[in-house]
Amino acid sequence: MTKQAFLDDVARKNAGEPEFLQAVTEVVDSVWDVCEANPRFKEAKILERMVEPERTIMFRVPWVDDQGNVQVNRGYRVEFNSAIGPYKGGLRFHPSVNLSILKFLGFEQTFKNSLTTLPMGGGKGGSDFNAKGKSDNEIMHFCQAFMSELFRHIGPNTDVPAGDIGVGGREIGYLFGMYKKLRNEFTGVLTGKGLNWGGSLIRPEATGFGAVYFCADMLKGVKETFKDKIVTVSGFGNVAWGAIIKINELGGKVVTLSGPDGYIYDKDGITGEKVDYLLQMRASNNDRVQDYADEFGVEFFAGKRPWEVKCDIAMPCAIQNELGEEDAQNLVANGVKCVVEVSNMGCTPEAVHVLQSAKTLFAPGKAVNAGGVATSGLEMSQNSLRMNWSREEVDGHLHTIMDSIHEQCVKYGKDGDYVDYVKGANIAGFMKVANAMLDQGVV
Ligand code: 2IT
Repeated sequence: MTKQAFLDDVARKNAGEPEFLQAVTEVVDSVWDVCEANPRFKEAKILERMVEPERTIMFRVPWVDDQGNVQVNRGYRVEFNSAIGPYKGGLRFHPSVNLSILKFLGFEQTFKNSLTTLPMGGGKGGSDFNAKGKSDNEIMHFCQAFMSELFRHIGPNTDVPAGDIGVGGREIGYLFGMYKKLRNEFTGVLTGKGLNWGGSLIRPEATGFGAVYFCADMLKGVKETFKDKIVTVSGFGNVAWGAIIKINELGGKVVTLSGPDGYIYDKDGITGEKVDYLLQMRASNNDRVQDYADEFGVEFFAGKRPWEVKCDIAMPCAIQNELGEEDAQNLVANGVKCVVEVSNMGCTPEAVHVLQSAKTLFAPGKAVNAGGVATSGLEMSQNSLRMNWSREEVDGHLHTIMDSIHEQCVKYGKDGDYVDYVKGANIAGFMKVANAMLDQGVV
């Protein structure tokens, strides 16, 4: 079979799922030749099996709002691949959530988790629930309703969800409380828990810290550092927050944030109390970045993305496909040195093509943002040991893991002077899962 025939078949079986097909196409482009060269992978139909989730669960989530009205949302858990460990991956609560988006995320998660060096399979779940304008009480009731079905499908050795967009410490708390009540068990079934009840230090910061460690490794390869670099960041949630803290520590200056309403430009850099303010914005359930501009008197650009701002490093930290072809062209024209996808599949394929053709340093989300799930893996280890590690210990493991991911990407992606991090991450992530599937037979 040709690669195109394979992709046509996947497209036919998954009609109407553009994000899932985008994620599959990118991975297949990278690993096709490796599979062709390995008859055992071909005979065992490893690729055909990998693009099919092991199990997909969809369910009704009825709940009652503060006015006494019944609301109905849709819940999902896509258990994609358990070859190297229990399914592991976040829950996304966002109105855009649908099966295509969760399948793309679960598929990506499988390779990302493989890269972390820890024993975790891939999964993803969530709901089309929109937290905007909801009260804390409504968020709790929704989380409880969601868990009242999800609990029968997950477990500390089966499937361990965590947060993603719209699911942070507060939501994990409500979800965990309901799981514990229904199962009458206190286990590490979720990660991103509070510090007093099984959570890990550094987990909230981990995705952002890990991304900056990874980016620092990329820069080191071209004898550069974060010192005095201008960085544009999108989003204003947990991931952007963690990245900004670490960039500031390393001497870089972050000048933008964004939300669905537009972006802010803060020429003095986002530091000190301005960084803490991000947490307040997230807790407000407003999904508005203009509040930052109002609070600190900086410029706000309604309905625009931050990629038109001149910078050395661009870090999309919001959502899939948030950086398109024209954005990439703007960044290249403005002399960007490095673009690191911190959001999952943050760049469109066209944008990636523009960046790689210009030989701009570029790395994909599944490598860059793997520090989040890696630290979830460290939370699971601590839960199994019934111990808590210090900040230094967790951060040390995280840093070592990000260095190792960078090394794996270089090993499989080096192409003369340039490193194709997309190819490197995909092949490195794929090999481990593919070999585990071979070892375990046709199941
Ligand atoms: O996309 C991701 O890797 C996450 N949302 C974190 C998943 C996890 O299990 O910590």
